[in-house]
Amino acid sequence: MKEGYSSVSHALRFGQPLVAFPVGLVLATMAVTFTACTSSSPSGSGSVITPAESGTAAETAAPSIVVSASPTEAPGHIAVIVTDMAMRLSSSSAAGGTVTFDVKNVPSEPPYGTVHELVVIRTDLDAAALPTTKDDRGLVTGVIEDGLDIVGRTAHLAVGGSESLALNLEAGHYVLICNLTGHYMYMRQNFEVR
Ligand SMILES: [Cu+2]
Repeated sequence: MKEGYSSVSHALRFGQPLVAFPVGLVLATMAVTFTACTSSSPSGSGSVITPAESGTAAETAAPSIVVSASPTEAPGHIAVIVTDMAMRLSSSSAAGGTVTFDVKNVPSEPPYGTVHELVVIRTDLDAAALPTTKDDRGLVTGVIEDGLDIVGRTAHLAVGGSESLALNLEAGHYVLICNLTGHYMYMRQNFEVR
């Protein structure tokens, strides 16, 4: 699956015609579907695919699902990609004041993926040192939020979903996590506000 996906992306990036392998067609369809989702996001930044462009939709859509691309950042904004299972930031720090986290759930292997969230916590603790709950086998299930200073959080974002979370942050240390069951061990980042 992963190899097929990579080679299709490669072919598209270099403008080569799509080969007629069934997997290629399926993945191209996925790309169109994914773009359709992002086009209707509240940010309105997605391009609208008109009928005239539909023949090349797969080619123009492909780069948007190349998850190895780094998140990009606008002034005052931190791009956050939540994926399976990692969290990537366009920057690990920001100036104090209004900081907008533009969070997007980008599955690592579309259309498969799972729901994620972003939780912003003001704390002196390192991202890996938050208090946790464990299951009966001793595996960490999540962070105990009671007693932590939760500054803000997004909704639970479905695959392809996005949310811009604007927070007024003072200088200090913060930790960003996804606290859906079992995700904290993989989805946590330190964040500094200057
Ligand atoms: Cu998650």
